[in-house]
Amino acid sequence: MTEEVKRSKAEFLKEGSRQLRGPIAEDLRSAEPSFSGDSEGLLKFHGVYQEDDRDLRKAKNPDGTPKGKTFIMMARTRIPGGRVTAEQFLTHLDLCEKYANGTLRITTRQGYQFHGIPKGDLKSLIRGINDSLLTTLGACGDVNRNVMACPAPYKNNPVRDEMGKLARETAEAFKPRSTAYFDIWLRDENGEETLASEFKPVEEPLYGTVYLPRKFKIAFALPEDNCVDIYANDLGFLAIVENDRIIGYNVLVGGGMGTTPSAAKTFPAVAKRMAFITPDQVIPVAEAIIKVQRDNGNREDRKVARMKYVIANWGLEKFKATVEEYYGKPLAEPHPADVTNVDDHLGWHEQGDGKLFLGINIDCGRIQDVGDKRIKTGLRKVVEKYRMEIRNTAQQSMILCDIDPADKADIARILAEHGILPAEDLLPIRRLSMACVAFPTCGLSITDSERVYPQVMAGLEAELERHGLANERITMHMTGCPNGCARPYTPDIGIVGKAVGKYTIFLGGNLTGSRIAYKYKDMVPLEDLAKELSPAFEKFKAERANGESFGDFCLRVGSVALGGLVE
Ligand code: SRM
Ligand code: SF4
Repeated sequence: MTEEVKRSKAEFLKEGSRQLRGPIAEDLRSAEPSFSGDSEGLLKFHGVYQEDDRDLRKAKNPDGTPKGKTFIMMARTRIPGGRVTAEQFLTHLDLCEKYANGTLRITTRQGYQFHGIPKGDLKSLIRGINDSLLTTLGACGDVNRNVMACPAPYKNNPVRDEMGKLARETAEAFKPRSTAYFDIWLRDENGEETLASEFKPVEEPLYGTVYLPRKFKIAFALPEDNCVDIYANDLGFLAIVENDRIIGYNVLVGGGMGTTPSAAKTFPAVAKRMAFITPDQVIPVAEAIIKVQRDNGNREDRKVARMKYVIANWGLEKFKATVEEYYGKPLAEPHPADVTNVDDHLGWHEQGDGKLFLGINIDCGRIQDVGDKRIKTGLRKVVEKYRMEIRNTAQQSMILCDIDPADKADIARILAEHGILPAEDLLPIRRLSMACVAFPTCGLSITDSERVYPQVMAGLEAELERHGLANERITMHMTGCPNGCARPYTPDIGIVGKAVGKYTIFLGGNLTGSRIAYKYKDMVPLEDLAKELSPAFEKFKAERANGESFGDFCLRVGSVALGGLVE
């Protein structure tokens, strides 16, 4: 007798959804300000989250009765390798003004997000994105998400060309095939919905009827430039270069940040080095790995459904053997090369064809105008005038490509006039840091992240200056809850929301994101974050070994020696 496999509600929802349709089209037509629960779950596959303004949760009607939730939608554009044209960028700016809250946000995976979209405007927004030849399909949901790759636009560089192309092909290979997205959002009015009776399933060769147990993430990086944090992904491909050619890729498996501190069965993990493969093996090996996770990932408990838990339960050896079975051939041991550095790609650079590129730091990736920092207007002016290609970085910043050296001064002037600071005026910690969205839109946030980032960053900068460490390359990633959207468990300093206005500080990670940091202090009030890090900075300044980074130092001396928690 076979044992009955228990499945979570989400599994039944996917299976009964007519390939991701469910009641979405019906709910879209209704005058209600929100979607039903079933639609809410399925919308994620379409790149949409139903959120509510959390600042307004306690709002009251004039008669004193609770107002109830103010629903707003979030939509995420999937952008492999973070590459967009000038027209696509400008369209996104127009759309955020017309249908969202007037801001556009670069995500930690090189995508864009819109916040504050009224339900009634969602369809127009999604059509606008698709008209610009981008999509939100598969930006969220239990499928392969946005594929990351180093965005630096170096030209006449076969290594980067080849890696970027492979990343885009990988993204294409693992897109869901369901036509629901087209039917719901893009078909002509009146033909928008494939009625239940008309529904004919298309072949979904990889995902079947229940898709993956959980989200799945892939990234491509170079050893000397791990700007995409390859170790935080379910699946990473690290290019191995010899004589200016990619000879193959190291395959890294099972990274993931999400954790629930109260559930000991959950943990953040960096990926493990599993194999070395040639470039032509990348897509078939990725497919085998996704299938192993598809068939063996936990479908009962979503808390432990990511691939890192399959690997933790089985061990790497069994996992690799199973991948080899699916792939049909043995896989070589990993090449000894590993990640060594990160380039933030900010500032002016020659791109190799006589043109320049300019990396611009955008705090928290939020493109908006606030006071004399008119980032949105400044970027719009430059891009409207010069129509350059744009690339989003995995640190929530952006790169303007293909700049004629003769235009450099004009572009620098326009940016300066709009309060956009040049990278050389920023301390390394600001260039290398990021913070997740959190309040007021994120339904899972426990406390603020993006909204308090200016205060936290200013505090850290002042503290580093005070200790004579302002020019150190130190990374800080901050989140409003333990889910880890800004990858806070691997940098030199991680700050993770624990309670309202209180944070856990992690130390001992590194710039390359190749190890998990330890818990240094817990329940630290927002206003004390910089102060609580001060003893660690002081000791680092006094006792560091020659050339030692802050993260390496913290790892070597340990938490207790720095005045922190017992590990
Ligand atoms: Fe994330 C959920 C925002 C990158 C781990 N993430 C969410 C949601 C959708 C909240 C929700 O489920 O209701 C957040 C939307 C808030 C809002 O209002 O915008 C959200 N995640 C983001 C973004 C926008 C953060 C940012 O500041 O840029 C990033 C979008 C990336 C993209 O373009 O695709 C984002 N999320 C990440 C990353 C970083 C990465 O992938 O490199 C992680 C850690 C890596 C990983 O996946 O383990 C991450 N997000 C999570 C998790 C925990 C997953 C887990 O395995 O436990 C959740 C919660 C969940 O899935 O249950 C989550
Ligand atoms: Fe929301 Fe938590 Fe992700 Fe921040 S880390 S965006 S608070 S889910």
